[in-house]
Amino acid sequence: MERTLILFKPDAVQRGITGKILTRFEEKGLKVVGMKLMKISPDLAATHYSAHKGKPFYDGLVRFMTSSPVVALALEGIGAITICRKMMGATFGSDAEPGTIRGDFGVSRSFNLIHGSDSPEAAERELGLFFPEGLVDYELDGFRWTYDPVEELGQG
Ligand code: 3AN
Repeated sequence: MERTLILFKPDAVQRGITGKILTRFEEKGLKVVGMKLMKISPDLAATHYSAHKGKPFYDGLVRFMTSSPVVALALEGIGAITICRKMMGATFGSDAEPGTIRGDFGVSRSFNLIHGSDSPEAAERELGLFFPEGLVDYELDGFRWTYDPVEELGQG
């Protein structure tokens, strides 16, 4: 099982589409193991986006991400990182394919609705930043019918 950090960005919260986006992940079969509405501090934004420091869009990105609340989500599933990235679509809404979250809900190159970790290393780092208190451990009954219990969950 893999875990990934997803952020519903300020534009998703302000446009009132966080429920629709969350539903996509739940219906896909991903398990929610952390979820909270929060305001990102300038320090947290700077740490989270440290790889982009110095790029022309950096200041605007930090301003946007700290301007209004986000929903931070931790999702779990086999291959969760790649699955979520595919569901998000290309970085800019104007390029993203229909059927993806950015492709269906956005057109902007700055307001792109959602963040998702792009590697296992990034996921571990970002989950630690946004959920320092840890994630929620529980059995999701639906997993027995989402995955093959013998082949995929090792319950044989
Ligand atoms: P992604 O979110 O698809 O992984 P990254 O990691 O290349 O994209 O960029 C991180 C964030 O920086 C993006 N989500 C986007 O909000 C912002 N960003 C990247 N490139 C640009 C750009 N050229 N102009 C404005 N914002 C950008």
